[in-house]
Amino acid sequence: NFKAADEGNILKKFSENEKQCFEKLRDDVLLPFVPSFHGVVEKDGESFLHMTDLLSNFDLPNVMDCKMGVRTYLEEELVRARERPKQREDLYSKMVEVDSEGPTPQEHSQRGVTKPRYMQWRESMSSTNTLGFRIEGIKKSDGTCRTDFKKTRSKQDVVQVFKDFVGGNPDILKSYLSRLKEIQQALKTSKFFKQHEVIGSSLLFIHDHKSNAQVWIIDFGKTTVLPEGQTLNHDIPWQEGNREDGYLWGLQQLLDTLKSVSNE
Ligand code: 4IP
Ligand code: ADP
Ligand code: MN
Repeated sequence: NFKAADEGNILKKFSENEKQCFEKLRDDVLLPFVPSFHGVVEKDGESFLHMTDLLSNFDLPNVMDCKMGVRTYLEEELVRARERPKQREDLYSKMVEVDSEGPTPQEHSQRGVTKPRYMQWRESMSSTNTLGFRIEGIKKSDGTCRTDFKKTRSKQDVVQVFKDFVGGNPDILKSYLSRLKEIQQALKTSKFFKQHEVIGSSLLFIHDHKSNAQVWIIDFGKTTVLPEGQTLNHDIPWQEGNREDGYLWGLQQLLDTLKSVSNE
């Protein structure tokens, strides 16, 4: 999905939706918290979004991807699965790999699950439903990479992962907390945020041994504009049709979680 680009930049596989988000973010208060967007480029017959490589200012970075919100799929996927349910074997296999008792007897016999069924199951196994965010993956400066967080659900478990990630360094934790508070403030005044359902977007945590530490908002592939005049609260429960994403609720939980890492 990604390609190396010129010094300090990367190329992400083109998505019309994500491009439109980057264009609208050009005059929004969230601009300082998203990677700089330099337009669309063609390479080897494919289109890409050209953007700043957030890792380029770091010396041997440690990186964590936290997917925000209480919901990770679009409401239209729910509608589609009801109208024309497509039983997917790849998602069934991914489910069985984590929990052989995940699928229902019927799903076992058809060896397939629908996408929203898989996504809802992922949300309930991880901390998405209970904390409004989940850890997707961690890359450490020593080259190790972990994506086995599908069952990391309790606040205690998440605290442990963060503690290990920052290596117990209080300066890094402090920087992360203050950056998250800035992001929270910016989100509360952002026009873009009010007018969009933000699904599948992540906060990218990056730090290195010099205690440089930053958090960025990334991935607008499933961030969708609301009908003219409609806005979201981002802080109230989702019910089908209200399009709420629980982003701000999750961010508050994330702040509280990081605070308990500092207090331990
Ligand atoms: C993946 O599940 C992620 O949820 C992807 O979301 C999603 O892609 C995939 O759906 C789904 O299979 P795992 O993380 O458990 O592997 P993201 O890209 O935000 O990580 P979409 O297309 O929803 O973005 P499919 O339909 O691409 O398989
Ligand atoms: P996808 O739509 O495939 O989920 P993301 O935008 O979430 O793609 O990016 C996937 C991963 O790539 C992130 O977890 C992060 O590690 C890395 N990444 C994404 N954007 C950047 C960036 N601008 N600079 C550096 N790394 C990035
Ligand atoms: Mn992503």
